[in-house]
Amino acid sequence: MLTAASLTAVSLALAAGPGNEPPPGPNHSIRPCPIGLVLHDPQLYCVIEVSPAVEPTFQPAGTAVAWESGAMTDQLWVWRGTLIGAPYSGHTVVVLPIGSVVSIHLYHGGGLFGPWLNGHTVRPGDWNLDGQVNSDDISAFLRDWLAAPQGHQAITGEVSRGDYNLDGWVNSADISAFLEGWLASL
Ligand SMILES: [Ca+2]
Ligand SMILES: [Ca+2]
Repeated sequence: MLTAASLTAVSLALAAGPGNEPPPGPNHSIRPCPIGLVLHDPQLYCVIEVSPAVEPTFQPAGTAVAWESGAMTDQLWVWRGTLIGAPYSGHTVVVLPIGSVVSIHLYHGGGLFGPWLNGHTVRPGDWNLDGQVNSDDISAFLRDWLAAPQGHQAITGEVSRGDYNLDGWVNSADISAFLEGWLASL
């Protein structure tokens, strides 16, 4: 059951974000979308490990530069490179199969930052990235959707957390898309 206390707990967890320490500068964050994970303002050297071995791809085009990428074994693909972020919204979508297990490590200032995600199973309905898909995710998504400016999104700044389907608009289609992803995650 949704209570004020649980909402506060989810809010604090989301504010802290996955990983250890927030990096200096832009407020990096990560969240699911229908086709994988969205990283906001990455702009950092990044290592992505995917199991079973599937090469991650990136959207929009040109928002990632691979240094090396390949299958280590049938169960492990390692991608190393730099995530740049889209010119206006500052995000990079890491396209990953639902159900794949991913670790995303960022490096900053010569050291490992994070991991942002470690052994995370990709599910489009796991909004709070806690590895479970349950009603907490619906509560958390609706809270973010309600907090987001509605309608067409400005082309500067972080892509809105309310824009689940990444079409540039925050509207009821995002709720439908999230619930569809949530159901597909069960
Ligand atoms: Ca969850
Ligand atoms: Ca949208």
